[in-house]
Amino acid sequence: MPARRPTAPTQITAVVAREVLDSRGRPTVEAEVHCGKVRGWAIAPSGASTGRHEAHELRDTDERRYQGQGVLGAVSHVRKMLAPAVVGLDAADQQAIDFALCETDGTPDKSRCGANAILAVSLAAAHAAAAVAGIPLARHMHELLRRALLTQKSREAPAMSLPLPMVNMISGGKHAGGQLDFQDYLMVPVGATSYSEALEWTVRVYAALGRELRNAGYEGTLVGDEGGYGPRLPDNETALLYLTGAIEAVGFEPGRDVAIALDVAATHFYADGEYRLKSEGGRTLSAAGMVDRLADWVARYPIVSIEDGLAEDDWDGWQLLTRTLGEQIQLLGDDLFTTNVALIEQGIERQAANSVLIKLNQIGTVWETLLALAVCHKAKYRPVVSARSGESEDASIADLAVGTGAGQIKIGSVARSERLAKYNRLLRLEEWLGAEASFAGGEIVTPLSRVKPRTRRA
Ligand code: 2PG
Ligand code: MG
Repeated sequence: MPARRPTAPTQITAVVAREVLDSRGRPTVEAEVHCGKVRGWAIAPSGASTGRHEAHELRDTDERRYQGQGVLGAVSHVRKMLAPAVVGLDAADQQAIDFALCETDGTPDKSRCGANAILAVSLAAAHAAAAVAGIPLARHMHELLRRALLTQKSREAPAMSLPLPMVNMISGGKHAGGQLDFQDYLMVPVGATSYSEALEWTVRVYAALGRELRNAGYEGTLVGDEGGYGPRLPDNETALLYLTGAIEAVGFEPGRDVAIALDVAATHFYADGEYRLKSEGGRTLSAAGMVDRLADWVARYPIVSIEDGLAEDDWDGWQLLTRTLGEQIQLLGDDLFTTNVALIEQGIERQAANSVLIKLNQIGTVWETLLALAVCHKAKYRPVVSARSGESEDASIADLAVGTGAGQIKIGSVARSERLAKYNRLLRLEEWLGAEASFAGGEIVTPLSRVKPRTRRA
């Protein structure tokens, strides 16, 4: 549609969309929101180990293009349906924009226009508003969170801060070709005193882990989708031994300086009430068996956070897990909550998990993501802002994490530019905040495991 003349500087005058490629070489939606001559842009990310309750990502299913993964339909929905719905609105009014986007789509899971189309427009609008105001997106997100908190009758917004990163080191599950059932083994630089120090420590451990794996004969260890190593280790526990070994190899004390986090992504090896571990000869565990396994690991390794330790719909199992480990460590719900306020509220009510993974495209708009953050904040469930396994040069989540004072971020490993775009953006935000740059630090995942790990090399 022809561009209009703006009546206010943040009035949306045009929306443009196109198909671009993500870090896996798969198509995704990029959108631009124009306010006169100023524009904001955003690219939708994409998951591989998606939860059943996530908003719907629309793909073309035309097998002649990109093996059916094209997004030309979603792009056309931006042009024909979403753009007319938001042109003329105020880009600074995220709530109104996202309401208009959801109304136009009209389905509960955004399957008509596609959550990929909707999110790209929603996020591009936030960028445009920040650009018109001449402020970093982080500052704009801070103001938007304040407004979202008001809808929850909370006047107290967290201050902006640099997040503690949890960083992927070894990948399994749906993220790498190896044979580990568990999806991600991550390090958490709990002893670092600033974000930039945390990043430097991370690179040190990542390099040491690469050396350890090569020395043990895992030559040609390819990196997984998020830049973590993907070695063909014999079983799930061996990955913990190598990671602890690498932490020690560079002189850090496991648990005190650098701790461990897991994303079990258990939904993806759960069927008929059982957890089937391929890498352990097809052995099956009940929910109680999984809880025992995880509790045993927590006792023996410096683990401070476990994500999706059980499957997305195994609420009874989650309650057991939370009763068993919830006082000791962070129990993070990803597939369990899918950044969905209704599911998070259910978790709070049932006392399942104590922390929520926040992914923009799981719910599909910026405003709904901020509402999820507001609900977490009120209930004291810790949020962890997260990237997807399919990413791009879009670094918005760095600003989202800083602006909302989320405290923690999960981006992937310190390899591959789609990951580094976010780590580098955080460095710039640290510089921009200057003396104001408080760093969440290790306390955010306390109480830390005080147990010294028992290291035995495979
Ligand atoms: C996860 C994410 C990111 P995906 O499970 O937490 O690591 O993976 O984007 O594939 O869902
Ligand atoms: Mg996950």
